[in-house]
Amino acid sequence: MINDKADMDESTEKIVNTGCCHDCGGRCVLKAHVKNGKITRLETDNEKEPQLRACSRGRAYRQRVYSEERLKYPLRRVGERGEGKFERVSWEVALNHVASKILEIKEKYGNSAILFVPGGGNQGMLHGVTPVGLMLNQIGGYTRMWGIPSYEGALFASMATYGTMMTGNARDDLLNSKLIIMWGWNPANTVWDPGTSLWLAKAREKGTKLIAIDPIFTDTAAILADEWIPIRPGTDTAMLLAMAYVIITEKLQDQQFIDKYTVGFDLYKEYVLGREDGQPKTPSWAEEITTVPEKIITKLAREYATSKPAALIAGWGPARTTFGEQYSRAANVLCAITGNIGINGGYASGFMRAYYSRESGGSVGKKKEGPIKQIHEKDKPKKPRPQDNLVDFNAPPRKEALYKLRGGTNPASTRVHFNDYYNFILEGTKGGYPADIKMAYICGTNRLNQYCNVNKGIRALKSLEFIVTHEQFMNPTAKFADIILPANTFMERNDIAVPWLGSPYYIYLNKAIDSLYESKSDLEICRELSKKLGIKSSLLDLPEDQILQIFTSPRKDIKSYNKMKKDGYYKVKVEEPFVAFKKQIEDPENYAFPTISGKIEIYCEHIAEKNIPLMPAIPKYFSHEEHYDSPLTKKYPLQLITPHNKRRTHSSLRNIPWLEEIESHTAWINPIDASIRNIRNGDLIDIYNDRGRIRILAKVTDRISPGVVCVYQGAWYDPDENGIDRGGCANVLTKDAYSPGGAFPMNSALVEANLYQKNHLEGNP
Ligand SMILES: Nc1nc2c(c(=O)[nH]1)N[C@H]1C(S)=C(S)[C@@H](COP(=O)(O)OP(=O)(O)OC[C@H]3O[C@@H](n4cnc5c(=O)[nH]c(N)nc54)[C@H](O)[C@@H]3O)O[C@H]1N2
Ligand SMILES: Nc1nc2c(c(=O)[nH]1)N[C@H]1C(S)=C(S)[C@@H](COP(=O)(O)OP(=O)(O)OC[C@H]3O[C@@H](n4cnc5c(=O)[nH]c(N)nc54)[C@H](O)[C@@H]3O)O[C@H]1N2
Ligand code: SF4
Ligand SMILES: [Mo]
Repeated sequence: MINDKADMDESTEKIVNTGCCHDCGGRCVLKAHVKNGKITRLETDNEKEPQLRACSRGRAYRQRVYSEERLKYPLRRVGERGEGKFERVSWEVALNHVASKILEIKEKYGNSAILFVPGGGNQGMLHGVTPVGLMLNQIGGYTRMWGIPSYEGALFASMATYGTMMTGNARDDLLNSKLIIMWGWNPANTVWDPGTSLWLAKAREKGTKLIAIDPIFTDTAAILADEWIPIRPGTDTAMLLAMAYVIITEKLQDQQFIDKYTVGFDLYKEYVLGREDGQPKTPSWAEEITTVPEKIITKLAREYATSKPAALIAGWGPARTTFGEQYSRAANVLCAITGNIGINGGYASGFMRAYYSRESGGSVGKKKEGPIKQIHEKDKPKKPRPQDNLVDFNAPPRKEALYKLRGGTNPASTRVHFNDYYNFILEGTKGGYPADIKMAYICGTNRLNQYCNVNKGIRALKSLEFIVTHEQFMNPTAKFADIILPANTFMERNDIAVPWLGSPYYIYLNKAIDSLYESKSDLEICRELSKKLGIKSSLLDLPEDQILQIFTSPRKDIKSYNKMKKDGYYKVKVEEPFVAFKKQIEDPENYAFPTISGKIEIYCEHIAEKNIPLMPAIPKYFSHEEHYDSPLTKKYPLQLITPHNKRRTHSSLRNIPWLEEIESHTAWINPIDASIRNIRNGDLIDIYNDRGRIRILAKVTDRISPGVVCVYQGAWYDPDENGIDRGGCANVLTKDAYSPGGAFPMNSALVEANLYQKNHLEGNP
């Protein structure tokens, strides 16, 4: 919608109320000033609080829309796969090619040979991956993966502990906390809802103590925290267990809460006190593992248990490690034994979604729904519905899946973990995988760059018969496609964005400008392709706004669709801050936790019955082959972490001049580790392991713990003739594996670093 000044012509500046829907933890208001069909400026929410203010990435989006590097026309590969040589073709030729390959592969090998590779590039309801999924369902389905890199470990832990992913309190409730522990969480950069940093700052102003636990002295630690506790990566579970040890041995636990609302505390106690395995999980045991001094662990445990209500917010970074789900489980359990769940100012750490409406979160686990047993079987519809993927339909559950619980990860055994996908492609049914993949339909993801083990990824992508992608830029993944279909951006179409964590608002992204060059929206692409695939009628044929109305019709909290469309946002009025599990705690007679026992599961029977040794029913600490104490450290002594950076959203926005000014792409290394390698600030260094080698500028800084190197994820893979990546892509070094609970090990890789060239850059990177 535009502002309604009468008789405007093209040369009058109009303001289009739209938004930003990157996959960056936000969803924010943008007001596009448009003149002569061109965006001249972007403003954000200047209305009264709570504002949905865009960050620097959203505010710089104009430079992305008008980037010279935008893909302008459909392209067809002419060189070798991955070489990056393409010719311009018409839409007609490109779409005919895609349709005929899809139909040929379906005919020859069956629908399971079609792998859909979706990503988070667009977070609107309508564009990006949504129409592709709908379209592929209509031709008989496709192979999907399971596991989301963002949170799979945290999700598993949430389901196991609480039976749901709706575990967080609303941000404004942070003002009720006496203590906030930000564990592996850096919202000053990663946003996690537009108001988060402001609420944290307000809480601090009110006198709440804030503590950050992170191997890096993050912007959050620097700006918002009273105290920073550096920790060795991947050892958080040990620290959480040691905190439990202090709490239990000093009898600081909330025993009444434990007795009333939880199951399995005694078994957990046996493990923590060392009666199960002979190793008491004392703070001094944990000091050796974590490098956090015993005294600090003890002090923090006492503080957390006695400063009620306190919010332990366990971020997803430490869960993006090998056995990351154990960290999330251990954090959840600590919240439970201190009775910080279901109360204002507390926080049930876990997946962190905070639904505010009574229709969703509030009624989870109503007792009258009866005990939750064998839901997976019971709920299965007898006949497939149009929205069902026939490749998954009726497939029995995977062994590790928590399939008896409602919601959570799709348990179908036809799915392979997203971080095992290269082996899946390379080995197929001969390797015991459920299908033989022949083609990849990639949309909204820089898959090769963003998932672990790029060099194996290259081999896998090269082995396929056909690859198509919808993209906006010629990124490292697009280079491997046979056909590239140029997608437009969210400024060039209508869409609706739902906030990341279920906060009370919606963004309506009004189209600000026409599609640039020959680009089309994902919806338009799928609409046209559907016809060529012989799909007779489809939801996709309806106009954008009509589909959006259908998608939002179940959302009763949108009282006026038209107002949302006109304003570009809809802020829902909420009487009081949402507190996850408030009903379960205040009214246990009528509300149960949606677990199988109806209680918080410190011990999870559903996990126990699977009998998988590295997937225990209570949270436990494990080492592994790429941990600080593994034999591999002789060869690769540094621990690599690869978190999310403030100047990019993943690999999107990497080429935006304004954002490049914020920070250069560097590897952070502690002065102790740098000096023994003769590395100085601004030198060009190599970081490597058996999976590959990257060449990158060194940032020598005390802001990172000794023994740890940080390469922020998202820089673009750019190999030289020897395969050395000059782009500094973290995933050249990370491992394509996954934990039993599904955690992706993006922060669990061992590496070594060497000086490559001195004084590459004068001054301070
Ligand atoms: N090492 C390491 N790797 C990680 C992580 C980590 O912590 N460490 N984090 C992981 C996480 S949590 C995530 S979510 C993933 C994200 O990984 P991806 O989902 O691959 O995200 P992006 O790299 O942003 O790639 C999105 C692509 O979509 C394109 N795009 C944007 N809008 C549209 C659109 O409207 N239509 C189409 N068709 N394309 C569009 C962009 O140009 C971009 O190339 O990365 C993961 N990778
Ligand atoms: N600017 C920006 N914001 C984003 C994104 C982005 O790409 N850019 N991506 C969005 C997406 S899709 C996601 S999933 C979220 C991700 O949100 P998070 O997972 O919370 O983000 P990360 O930056 O990967 O990790 C958070 C912190 O964990 C720390 N960390 C890493 N390993 C460990 C460890 O073993 N122990 C401890 N204690 N700390 C550790 C990192 O140093 C980092 O400061 O961010 C979202 N927000
Ligand atoms: S990049 Fe994320 S936080 Fe920034 S404006 Fe866009 S949606 Fe908001
Ligand atoms: Mo993510």
